[in-house]
Amino acid sequence: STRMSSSDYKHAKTGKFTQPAPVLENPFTSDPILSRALKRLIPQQEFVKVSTDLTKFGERIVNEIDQLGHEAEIQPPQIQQFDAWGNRIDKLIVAPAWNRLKEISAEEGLISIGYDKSTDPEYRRLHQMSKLYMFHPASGLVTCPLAMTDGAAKTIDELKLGEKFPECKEAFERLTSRDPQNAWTSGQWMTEKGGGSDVGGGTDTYAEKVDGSNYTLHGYKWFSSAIDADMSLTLARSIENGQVQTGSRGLSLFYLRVRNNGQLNGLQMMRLKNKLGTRQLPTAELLLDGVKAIKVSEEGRGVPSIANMLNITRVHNAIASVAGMRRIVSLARDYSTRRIAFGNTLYKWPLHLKVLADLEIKTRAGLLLTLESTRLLGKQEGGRSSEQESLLLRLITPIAKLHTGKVCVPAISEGIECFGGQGYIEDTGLPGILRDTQVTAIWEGTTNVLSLDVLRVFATTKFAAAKAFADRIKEIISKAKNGDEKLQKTGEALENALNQLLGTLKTAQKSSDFPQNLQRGARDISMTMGNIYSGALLTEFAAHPDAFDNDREVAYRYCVNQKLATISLNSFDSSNDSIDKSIVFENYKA
Ligand code: UCC
Ligand code: FAD
Repeated sequence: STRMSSSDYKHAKTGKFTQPAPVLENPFTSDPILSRALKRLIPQQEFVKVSTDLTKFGERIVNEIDQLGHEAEIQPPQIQQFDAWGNRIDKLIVAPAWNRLKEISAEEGLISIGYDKSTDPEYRRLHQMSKLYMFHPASGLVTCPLAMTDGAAKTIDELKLGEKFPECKEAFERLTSRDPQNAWTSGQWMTEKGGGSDVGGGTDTYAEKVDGSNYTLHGYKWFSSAIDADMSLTLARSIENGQVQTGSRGLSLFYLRVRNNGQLNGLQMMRLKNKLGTRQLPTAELLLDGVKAIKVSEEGRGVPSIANMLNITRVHNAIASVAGMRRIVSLARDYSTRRIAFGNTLYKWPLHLKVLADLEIKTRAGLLLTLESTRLLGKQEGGRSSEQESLLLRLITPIAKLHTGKVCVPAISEGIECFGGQGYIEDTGLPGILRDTQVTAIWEGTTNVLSLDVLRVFATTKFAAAKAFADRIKEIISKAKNGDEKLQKTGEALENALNQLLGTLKTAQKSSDFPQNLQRGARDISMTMGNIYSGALLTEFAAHPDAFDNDREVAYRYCVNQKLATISLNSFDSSNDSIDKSIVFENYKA
């Protein structure tokens, strides 16, 4: 029993007790594996520079940037469509913090590092993407325009547009500038009302020729994020002799400035989207009515040209998915040392600790998968990719995007629950992490669309990409076989899962309805490949001479304690289509 005086409980009072807030730590120095992973991927001299920059940036995130991100979240953008006198002005109003975060992004080189000619091209992407991974949860979603900016720079670079169009040369310099006064961001306008996945079927924007490569665009773009952008890449159908080509082969790629001399370039911001999350981000519906634009692709090559952009923004997307997981796990870990329940700090309760350990393992897996895609990107850009590595890069890009985008939503939801009721309270900043993560599975291609992209890669490479994948995993399995008992068991689990995947694919290939039969199982294929690749990378990490016991345990748990291969012949059995239909539409009357 405890002695109480009346002053302890009389009169209205809120009580002496307050809940402890979780404390944000430097996201570089507190990350359990980022620094160790980079140390193995980047040569020593470069690594020292990178790690010094990341440590400093981590401090800036804690002391300055995180607060700006919070301010951007609570001051969402607005459009003032008319002035007091009835003039249409479409003035976009964003939080001062949003603008400041864009300036910081330029200063910190969040795009320019990826293109910095003074550093080794093989490693600069690892530096850049690690920085973005740290930045994302604090960035107020400025990482969205940064992703598109990077994608636009890459497209200009890859297609050598700077050599053909002086406008694109200037754009490239500004997109990759470190000077906040000169730096530009880009949009990526693909989605229309008729289709965001099926861009070829849905695009209803027309390009009327002015002269040479100059056109005016007329159409309606249904989702256009970061509409404060300086430029955009978009798709439209050119009208030739009053005719247009339908479908995807009728689309060309266009470059445009959003504003000319401070005035919107022939477009109107119809409204801002009222979104579940990403509320900091101005996403608008745009009416294009005479936008001056330059056709920068060959006629009808719009989709493969903009794919250069997609393959970069998808890497950014994977980074963002894992970054959200890392943020919630990091805060939940800290909170578990502060919050007391039933007389113990939370981490002392084995069940709570196990929940945190499971989340930690998923987060590490996601980070290694995104670093692998970044490593391969750097190798390709450095001109040092083997054929196997080029194939792997093309394959891992959709897999990393879809796998991390799918895994992060339930993981972050679990992370929210680690705070109990506080996890549900807006001004803790926690609910926004969950809201903002749901979109990573949708934009830049939904999980299904990216699973179908994996099949596209199989088809266009005649399954050589699948072989490159199998070879990479086998190389890691052989490393595990030389390890201790735990690593060997981990390697066996990987081998079994890989055999199940390859065996099932082989049998499915013999079916009379191949390749159509693969579609039904596309998600099982891509998620299984994501599980296996993530598990293999944890295993490779654990097989390194400098690995810790924890690394071996994490790899073991990921590969042995869960079913990596969620694929079976049933996945491809087309006779299930009619049964699926009967289940889905039971008692459906509309
Ligand atoms: O959502 C968006 C922006 C959000 C904000 C940015 C956030 C970034 C992360 C932030 C972190 C915080 S922008 C909209 C994104 N939209 C999509 O992702 C579209 C989803 N749909 C698809 O991906 C479809 O698969 C399509 C549109 C690509 C399908 O097009 P087609 O034309 O019907 O498909 P085809 O005929 O198979 O492909 C046409 C050509 C082929 O090349 P050719 O003609 O040479 O045979 C394909 O091999 O395009 C090539 N291709 C690709 N090449 C298609 N996809 C790719 C690819 N990914 N890489 C290389
Ligand atoms: P749909 O294509 O209608 O998809 C509906 C469902 O059908 C999905 O589950 C999908 O997986 C499934 N599906 C579709 N086709 C198939 C198939 N063949 N097989 C199996 N399943 C299929 N777009 C831009 O261009 N620029 C932007 O800046 C931009 N910003 C965005 C910001 C936000 C916040 C959001 C939510 C979206 C944004 N988008 C943007 C649009 C986004 O890229 C699309 O919404 C997305 O690609 C999906 O397209 P859709 O909405 O037309 O869905």
